[in-house]
Order: sequence, then structure tokens, then C-alpha cells
Amino acid sequence: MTKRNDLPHSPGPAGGWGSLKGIASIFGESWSSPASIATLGQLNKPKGVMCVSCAWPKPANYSAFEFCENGAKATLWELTSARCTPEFWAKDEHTVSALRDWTDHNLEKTGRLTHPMRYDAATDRYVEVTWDEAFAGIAAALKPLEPNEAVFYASGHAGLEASYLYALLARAYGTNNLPQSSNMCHETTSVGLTKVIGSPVGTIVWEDLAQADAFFFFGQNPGTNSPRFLHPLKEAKDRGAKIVTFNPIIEQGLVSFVDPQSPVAMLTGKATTISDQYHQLKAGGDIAVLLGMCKCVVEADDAAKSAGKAEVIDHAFVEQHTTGFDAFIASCRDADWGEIAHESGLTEADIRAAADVYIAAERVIGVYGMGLTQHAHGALNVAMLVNLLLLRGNIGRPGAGCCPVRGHSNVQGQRTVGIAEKAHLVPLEKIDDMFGITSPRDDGVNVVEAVEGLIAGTVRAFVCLGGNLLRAVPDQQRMEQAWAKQDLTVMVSTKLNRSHLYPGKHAYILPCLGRYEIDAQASGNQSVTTEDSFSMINGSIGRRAPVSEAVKSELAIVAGIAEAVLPANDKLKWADWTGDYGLVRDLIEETYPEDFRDYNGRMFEAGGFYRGNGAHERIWKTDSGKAVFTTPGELNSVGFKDAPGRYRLMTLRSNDQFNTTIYGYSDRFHGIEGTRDVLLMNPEDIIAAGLSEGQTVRMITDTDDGVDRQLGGLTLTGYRIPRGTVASYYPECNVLVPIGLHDEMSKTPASKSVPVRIVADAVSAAA
Ligand SMILES: Nc1nc2c(c(=O)[nH]1)N[C@H]1C(S)=C(S)[C@@H](COP(=O)(O)OP(=O)(O)OC[C@H]3O[C@@H](n4cnc5c(=O)[nH]c(N)nc54)[C@H](O)[C@@H]3O)O[C@H]1N2
Ligand SMILES: Nc1nc2c(c(=O)[nH]1)N[C@H]1C(S)=C(S)[C@@H](COP(=O)(O)OP(=O)(O)OC[C@H]3O[C@@H](n4cnc5c(=O)[nH]c(N)nc54)[C@H](O)[C@@H]3O)O[C@H]1N2
Ligand SMILES: [Mo]
Repeated sequence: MTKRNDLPHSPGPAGGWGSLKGIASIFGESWSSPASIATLGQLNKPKGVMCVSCAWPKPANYSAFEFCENGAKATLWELTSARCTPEFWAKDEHTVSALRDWTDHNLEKTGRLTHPMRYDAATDRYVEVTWDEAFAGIAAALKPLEPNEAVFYASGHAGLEASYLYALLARAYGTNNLPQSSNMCHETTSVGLTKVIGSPVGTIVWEDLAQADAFFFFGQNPGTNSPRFLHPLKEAKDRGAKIVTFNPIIEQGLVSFVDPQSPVAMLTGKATTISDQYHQLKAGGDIAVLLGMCKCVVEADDAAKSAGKAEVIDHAFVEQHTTGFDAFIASCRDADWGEIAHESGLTEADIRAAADVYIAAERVIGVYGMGLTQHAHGALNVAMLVNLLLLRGNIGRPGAGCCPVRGHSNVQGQRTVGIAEKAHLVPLEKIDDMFGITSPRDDGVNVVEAVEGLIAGTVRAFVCLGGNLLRAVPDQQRMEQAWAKQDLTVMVSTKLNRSHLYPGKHAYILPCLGRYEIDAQASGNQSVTTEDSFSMINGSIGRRAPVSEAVKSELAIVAGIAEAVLPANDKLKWADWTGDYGLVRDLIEETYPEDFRDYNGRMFEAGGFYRGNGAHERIWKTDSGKAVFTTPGELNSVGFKDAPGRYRLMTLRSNDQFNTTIYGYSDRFHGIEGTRDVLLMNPEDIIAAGLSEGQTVRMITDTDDGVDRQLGGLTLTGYRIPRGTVASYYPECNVLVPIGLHDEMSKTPASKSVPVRIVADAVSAAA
């Protein structure tokens, strides 16, 4: 049942002195200036600056330091004093081909990009251009294309104002090809949750955290990925709430936490135990676990009924608010414990113990992340968690709900303001009316379809508002070849990354201001807004000097491209909008009046203003107008059959990275230091496979689609992980993920269950 952390590597608690050391090492590594420490003090507070790291909400009652280890790292990394200037590119050894041998870490460590650059094929390097030349060059390459041959990608960094205009640019140009980083992330939520509760986003708000009696964590790792979550969790534990975790590996933040903001805790080292139960299920085993837990709830309800006790299932809620109940509970009754145990890797007793906590709690929050979304049946994972919550009416009342934890700081908001490849999600008629354009009505491509289009040669131009798509997507090797065949690649970026190193025929790097910098425009210094995981909108004001006079804001870059590419149109006032972002917020409010009422007036409210969410009020915007119970057609979320020698690979994040940005090589929570080239495997599996710890191994993707996918040079490391499941780092493993392996409903790549074989490296090299 409750499993202690007795793995060979024994990291200290999350938070505590370890986190301060982690921050200090980035400070040294990125050569941030001492003044950047002052910026940390302004993070996530009203009229401060919203952290560029994750989308965890900002409490209205903030503390003196409302930032975490990773927010501090992201901030210091962006505020580095290193600069990647035109002189960098002029050095003999810095050809684009040579830079492909650099690590992700070293590429970004060259510092902030300072000047717009154009790729020069003759010398194989980027050379400086003026902004006007860059915009004219981009327009010349885009204009001859069929609009659907171009893709406008966004990573979830840019604020709501720039994002709204970016979507407008794409539609006025003629395409809904607006994929976003969430296509690799929580698209499973956007599609799967909408289907069952009619909301594409989580249903809880900040106050619910303080009222929940129990939290269930399925595949989300707050210690690394949303560390400020640990504070409300600690408070919940202090008042007696229970936490139950399902995760194939031990994540330290879910084990124990020392609050770095508590002097007593820091000096005494007194850690709070986070999880009361920690269940190490197999990767892909969540459907079985959730079915087992629901089975226990149904049994308990039956027993209560026959004993004349209070019901366990909230039948009044089920009756009034849901559909599909009868079929679902029939599947619970039919479910076989032997199968559940086999599919989950847990015992019946483990699952019953978790269900006991669920049943005893009046108010429950179900938290999840990539461990549920990045699977072939990811949407079913999400629907199963919703089933569990619906049984006891745990959605749409105080202290209860569904809490997908989002990644990038504005990833959710970008979707809210129109960065969407699905036409029906956007009020196109209204937009056409407002701007005198004709938006296309056909759906655009998501990330997987964009990659397929690249490989097929039907996508010929890519504009990227942030991100490092080439490194983030599956089938990376095939992508590199396809990416460089395009007519045009445009990257709006803050730092150098691998996506810059496979330039199309025409290629531009456009450096932008970061959120911490002063954004001076015609009407004065501008602020921007973002939306967090709880649908709260927050204003953010940059106060630091720009990295270089030659960089532009993201909004100004979008407007610059638009002016060069689009025909003249009196209603598209790019120059006015660039001069005053408040005008763009007025447009957003006009387009989405319910969500953004009095936008300019409310943007600096403490904790942000709430955009609202039907499911939070028990208004279900589903086809049936009710919340939906889903009868599972599968018992695991994996898209392939088990076979001898075939393992389920889950791709990991370290606490020393933010996605493809690798801050360093110290993953103290996983106990891995100095390298990322490791393969974590159960010691019994290592022996059974005839391998030995410390040996160098190679992973080979075990599919028969005719594509050879391999990754070698990995040190085999014995680890406390269930048999049959192995783990290694993202993004390095992306060469192994087939583009065709994705959630069936949303096409989110199945990065948490990739079928692999493992061989000794030398053997395979000789083969
Ligand atoms: N420091 C840091 N912070 C980040 C990021 C980062 O890279 N670094 N990335 C940001 C982004 S974009 C995102 S989307 C979020 C991601 O944050 P998370 O959603 O937490 O994502 P991961 O760490 O990829 O995976 C979450 C957990 O799922 C577990 N897991 C894997 N497979 C399974 C499974 O089959 N079942 C269950 N139950 N668990 C499983 C893993 O062990 C891991 O602990 O974080 C954001 N914040
Ligand atoms: N195997 C595997 N693959 C995965 C995942 C996984 O868990 N496993 N996770 C997936 C997930 S959840 C996500 S979200 C994607 C991430 O995919 P992306 O969002 O495309 O990638 P990032 O690494 O976040 O992008 C980093 C780059 O963004 C740029 N940047 C940083 N800040 C800014 C800014 O303020 N403005 C602009 N314009 N640019 C900026 C910098 O140039 C930096 O190099 O990867 C996905 N891929
Ligand atoms: Mo993400």
C-alpha cells in the first residue's frame, strides 16, 4: 500500500535548502545580474510581473516571495547577461551545420537573441537584417503560397494581446492552421474534458484548494512542474486533508516538502509528508485503477443501501446532472479484480485503500497532468477520472473538482483568444464582421497533422510564435529533414534553439522582448495579460531594460508581419494596436464579451479576474446538456499489446529543465546528477533481460511501420519503477516517439507510453 521512498537514490524533500541551491546554481550558470533578484520579488503579484514558467495560479493573498525554484530558474535564465549577437554568428566555427552538434543546453546558454537575422545559405550562417527587410522577405515567401500551405504555430508563452493578433493574422491570411504547444500536452483535456463535462479547462478555483478533504494525483508532478502548488498542499495536510498519488515513479514533491518560506521549517528541516498513499502503477495503468476505485464506490453504495445507511453515490446529482450512469456502473460491477491488478500493476488491496479515502472524503479534487494526457487512450484516462468524481458529485461544488495542471504560463489563454485550429471554437462570423475579412471555415492542422504535412511536403512554411517545435515533436529525425525543405521558416524567439538550425529556403530568427522587459510603445509603456490554470486573467508589467534596442515585442512582430503580408484594410489597424495594447484588449472584450467583461478595468485585480466556467456552476455544455459517464472500452491507455522484450517507455522531465530548455544536469529529485543520458529500469527487469547496471544501452522503437528509430549511449540505471515500464528524458527521447502514436481523440502524442526494445549498445552498433 503506502510505499516508502527506499529507492537507491534518496533525494531530500522538495523545497528546502535544495531548492535554494538549485536557484543559486542557475544564477551562476546564466550570469544573471544581481538586479535580477529584485525581479524575483515582483513575480506573480498584482501590478508585478507574471512568471514565464508554468501556469499555476497566483493567489490573491500572496506571500513575500510568490515564486518557486523553477520560476526563479526560468526568470534568471531569461535575465542572463549573455547575448547571442550577430558577432556570434560571424565566428568561423559557428556555421549552422556545426551548431547542430551543440547540446540544447549550450545553444540556449549563448544568451538572449539581440538582432533579427536571416539565413544565408552561401555561408551557412545567419546574418543580420533590418526588421523591414525581414518582414518584406517573409511576405515575399508567404504571398505566393496557398494559405493552407503555411502553418502558424504558437508555444504557450506570448500574452493574450499578441496571441489574439497572431490568430487574426493567420485567418486574414487565409488559414486556420493555428496549432499550439497544447497539441502535445493538454489537448487531451481540451477535447476529452469537453466531451464529458462541456469544459475544455479545469473546474476548480483557488478557494477550492482550501476546502478539499482529499486530493488524488494522477500523473502530475507538482514538485518539479508547478512547485507553488506545494504550498496549498502543505496547508491542506496541516488541516488534515488526505493526498493519494498514482505515479509509476516516486516524485519527491509528492513525498515530502520543506517550505522555503518558513524560517522554522528551513532551520529545523521539518518536512511535511505530502502523500498518505503512494501507488506506483504501471505506465498506462490508470484506466484499470480508476475502474477499480469506481467498483469499490458502487459496492460501498450497494452495501450502504442494504444496511439502511446513507448512500455513497450522490444519486440526486447523478439523476439531475449526468447521463450514461447505468451502463457505467454495470461495467464497474462486471470488472474483474484479476484483470484490474494485471493492468494496473497494483493489488486489489492498494486500490481499495485509495477508494476508502475517496469515499470518506466529502470534497475531492482530482489532479492530473501528462501522466494521463500523453497516452493513446489519454482522453479515456481523463473520462475515467471524471467518472470517479461524478459518482459522488465532486464537480461543481466548493472544495471539489477536476484540476488539470497546465504547462506554459499562457497556454490556456492563447486558446481562449483564438489560437485554435478547430474552426468551431472561434466566433468567426463576429471576427469577419469586426475586421472585414473572410476567415476560412475549414479546420486547420494540429501539431501531429502539421508534422505529417511537413513529411508529405504539403506544408511549405512555418511561422513559430515562440517554442522549439522541431525538438518538442515526435519523430524528430524525420522532422529535421522535412523542416529544412520548407520555403520559409520564421522563429520568433528569445533564445537560440535546435529549431533554428534546420532553416528553410528562406529563414528568419526574430528576437523578441521577454515579459520582464519594459515594452515602450507610442502611448507609453505597455502591459500584457495571461490566463492561468484556474481561468484567472492577470496583468503583467515588465520593468527591466530591454536586452537590446533591436528587439521588438511579440505583438509588434506579429503586427509587422501582418502589415507586410496582408492587403491594406482600414479595419486592420496594426500600427494603432502596436501603439496601445489596451485597444487590443478592447477587441478581445468585443469578441468574447462574457469572458472579458471590463477587461482593461479588471486586469490588475489581486489574484486575477475569473473568466468563468460552466462546469464550475454545473452548467454542462455537452451534446446532451449533462455530464457524461463513460463506459471504458479499454483497460489500459497504451496503444499497443505487451510482448516479451517490449517495454513501455515514459519520457521524463527533470527539475533542471523547462521543456526543451535544459538549465543544467542536476535532477536531484530523481537522484540523477551530471548526465541526462540514462535509462531507468527495474533491477529485476535488468537481470531478466540479461543486461547489467551501468552498461551502455540503446533503445529501439518496437513498431513495424518501417521507420527505424533508435537512441543509444544511455547508461542503464537500476531504479524503483514497475516492471515493464522504463523511463528516460524528454526531449532526447523524441527520436523514438512515432508521429502516428497519439491519443485517438485529440492526437496528443503518446509520450508516456512508447513501445521500445532495449539492447546493449555495442551489439546494436555492430548489427
Ligand atoms: N520545471 C519544469 N516545469 C514545467 C515544465 C518543465 O519541463 N520543467 N513543463 C511545463 C509544461 S509545458 C507542462 S505541460 C507541465 C507538465 O507537468 P506534468 O503534467 O507534471 O508532466 P510530466 O512531468 O511530463 O509527467 C507527470 C508525471 O506523470 C507520471 N507518469 C508517467 N506516465 C504515467 C502514467 O501512465 N500514469 C500515471 N498516473 N502517471 C504517469 C510521471 O512519472 C510524472 O511524474 O509542466 C510545466 N512546468
Ligand atoms: N517526448 C516528449 N515530448 C514532449 C513532451 C513530453 O513530455 N515528452 N511534452 C510536450 C509538451 S507538454 C509541450 S508543452 C511541448 C513544448 O514545446 P514548445 O513549447 O515548442 O517548446 P519549449 O521548450 O517550451 O520552447 C522553448 C523556446 O521558446 C522560446 N521562448 C522562451 N520564452 C519565450 C518568449 O517569451 N517568447 C517567445 N517568442 N519565445 C520564447 C525560446 O527560444 C526557447 O528556446 O513539448 C512536448 N513534447
Ligand atoms: Mo506542456
